[in-house]
Amino acid sequence: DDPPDNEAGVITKTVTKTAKPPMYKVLILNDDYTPMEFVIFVLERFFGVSHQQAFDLMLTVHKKGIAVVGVFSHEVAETKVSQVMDAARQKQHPLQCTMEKE
Ligand code: TYC
Repeated sequence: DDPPDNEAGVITKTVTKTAKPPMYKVLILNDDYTPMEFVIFVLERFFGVSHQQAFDLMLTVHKKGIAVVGVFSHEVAETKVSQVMDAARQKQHPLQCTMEKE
């Protein structure tokens, strides 16, 4: 039999919890008016993808309606969404970008 952990007969159990922050998907939505070139520009500029990757992603959104463009911490995801929405607003394009808990 295992002896108790201390003189009081109390067994101490240590549970280590790893902090796992929730991650957020950033999504881009299709629309009929935003120019393809602008979407490609936004993806290259704010998501650090190559021109080819940006082109492929844009076409995926154009054909399927929506795509995940990256997964980030809450703070970074919020920044990306703001950057995209601000750039779209400046050019008066209806492009929509949102975030969603993974
Ligand atoms: N559908 C747009 C067009 O034909 C292009 C587009 C692609 C717009 C992706 C938004 O997220 C988007 N000009």
